Amino acid sequence: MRLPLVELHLHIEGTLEPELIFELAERNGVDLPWGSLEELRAQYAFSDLQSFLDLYYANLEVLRTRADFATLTTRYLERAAAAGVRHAEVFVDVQAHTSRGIELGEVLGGVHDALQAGERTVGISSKLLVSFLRDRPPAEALAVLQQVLAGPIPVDGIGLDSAEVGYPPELFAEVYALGTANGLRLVAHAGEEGPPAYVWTALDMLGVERVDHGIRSLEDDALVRRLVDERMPLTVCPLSNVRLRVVDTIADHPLPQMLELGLLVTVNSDDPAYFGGYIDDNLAALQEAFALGAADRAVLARNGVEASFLDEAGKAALY
Ligand code: ES4
Ligand code: ZN
Repeated sequence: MRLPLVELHLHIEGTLEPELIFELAERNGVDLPWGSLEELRAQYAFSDLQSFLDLYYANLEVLRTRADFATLTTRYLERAAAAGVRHAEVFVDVQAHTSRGIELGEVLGGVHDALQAGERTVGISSKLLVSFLRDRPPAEALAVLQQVLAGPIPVDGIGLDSAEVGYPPELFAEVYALGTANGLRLVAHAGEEGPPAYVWTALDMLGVERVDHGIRSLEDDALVRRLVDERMPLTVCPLSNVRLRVVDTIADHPLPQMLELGLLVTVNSDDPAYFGGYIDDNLAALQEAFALGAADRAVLARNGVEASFLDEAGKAALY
């Protein structure tokens, strides 16, 4: 039997495939700087996180309406269902859209509509997480969260992403306090390019319940002990780490070591349209590099369920 997969680290904008960029540009009359798919695809060689983010944000220009956000999300869900995903917790970078004049309701409404429909059509349950851009002012994040909380679209949690180094988690303590006060679940990217100190402050000053990436935690033994003791989930994204040069090759990825240390690691796809594949592709790459056995694959699948924000009944249905 195929193991039920859970996706816990996925930026919906990171599922914007090159073909869909051209399709939406046509739909919306957007003039692209690329003459062909090949010319666009040639831009996908990244040297670090920032070089990826520059293209990721530029490509968002084609997303304009609620229908566009719904199309993007529906296409992701269809691909995820083919991979065997049964539950997905999806980030949306709302400030990447509101800052270029798109209404919050168009963004959240479109993603929410498609996620709801996906429960029926492809059988994927989901949670919606609003992720704040840490390289924009914390006051803007706070204002956006207030607007989300006052609006009609329910969200399940908040995250923190974009350029990491120089933007430590503690800058967003007030945003996370407001999230907690409103019953939201809390995650943050930390220890992707940033140092272990950022993982400590994500835990201590934001109160996160999962750490996105967290791979640089391995540089700090005391931090590893704490993460193991607390069964703190890490949402690891192997192909992302290779493509953003966090690790040299998949064979150098520390995932086996992380499992060995007893960390609660999960495998996820981050921005699959940019990094060479979806969750099944990430698992296949690990399998090929490390010859993971059935027991390891089962641990990873169970970790995904345990680390999810499903309630106990929802988890039990997936085990
Ligand atoms: C992201 Cl891989 C990654 N890291 C940080 N922020 C992001 N936003 C979208 N993908
Ligand atoms: Zn990410």
